[in-house]
Amino acid sequence: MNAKNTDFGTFAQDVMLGLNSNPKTLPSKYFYDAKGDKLFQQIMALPEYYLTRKEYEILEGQHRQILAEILSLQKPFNLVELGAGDGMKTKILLRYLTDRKIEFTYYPVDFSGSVLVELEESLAEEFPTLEVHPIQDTYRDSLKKQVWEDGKPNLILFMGANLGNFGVEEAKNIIDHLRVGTKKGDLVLIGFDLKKDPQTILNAYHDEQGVTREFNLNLLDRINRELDADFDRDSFVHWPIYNPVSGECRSYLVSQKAQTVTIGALNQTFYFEAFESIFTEISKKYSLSEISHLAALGGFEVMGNFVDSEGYFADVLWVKK
Ligand code: AVJ
Repeated sequence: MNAKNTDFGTFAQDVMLGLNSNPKTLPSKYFYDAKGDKLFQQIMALPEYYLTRKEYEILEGQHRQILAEILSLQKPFNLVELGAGDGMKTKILLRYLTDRKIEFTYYPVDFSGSVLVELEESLAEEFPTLEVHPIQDTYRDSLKKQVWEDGKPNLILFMGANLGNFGVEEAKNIIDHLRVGTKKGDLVLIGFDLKKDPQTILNAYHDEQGVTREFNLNLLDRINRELDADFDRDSFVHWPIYNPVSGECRSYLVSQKAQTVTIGALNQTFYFEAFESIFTEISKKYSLSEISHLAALGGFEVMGNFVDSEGYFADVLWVKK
């Protein structure tokens, strides 16, 4: 497995495109280099970051019901996971399935090579008999290629509110890729962070210890490291905002002064006005009715909505019609 995250070309090109846009933007998928993966693991343990704990609660308490549908087929199947990450939550499902000697193959897909290497190692230790095929790719490209497709039923996991990292139109586009990338009877389990008290949401992206700030700033550090740039990280402020109408929590980096930044690999200098911002991430929150609407768009039928005790988070199970 190649531990390098991305093609040099793609990262450089995306940075060039984003910083030449007005307003300036950078894609959030580049948060996840080795440093960013570590920071995200710290985020998941933060008291304010309820998402991971809530989804964990759902999987712990309801994994039998969640898996009942795929198990009722009584056939070997593929467990495909888009954005597998450290596999912490997935291991609840893997444990249940392997303990029952269920026949299945696990295909973890992640954009971060370093995360896949670690996942493979921890799985080999905890589940020595598990058949694992890691795939380093984006959601969309992996759904186009479908290297797992062998006629067996697929259960596609898309957990962790990862779909929330896309705006409405882009999320619809991902759902369309799921529509094209699945066959009749395939199941999809998607994690959605639900609309709730705006303060609770904002706090999750503005933690007291400043880990999320570091996570956001790591994007500038990464550009410095990989693209020979001279961002002065301390002159940028981490600024998340939550819009309760759209359900979008958006994170920005705001330049505290007028300044220029040179990116050697692009041979270009970028000018920032005082208080100009870079839009770095969207984390969209959904209502259950919006989620059902997405299911219909993808040609899926809702089999179940699995929600935690406080109604903060939902893992929804869809079947392809
Ligand atoms: C991994 C996309 C679910 O949006 O909540 C956490 C990433 N960003 N804190 C999210 C993230 C800032 C996270 N997801």
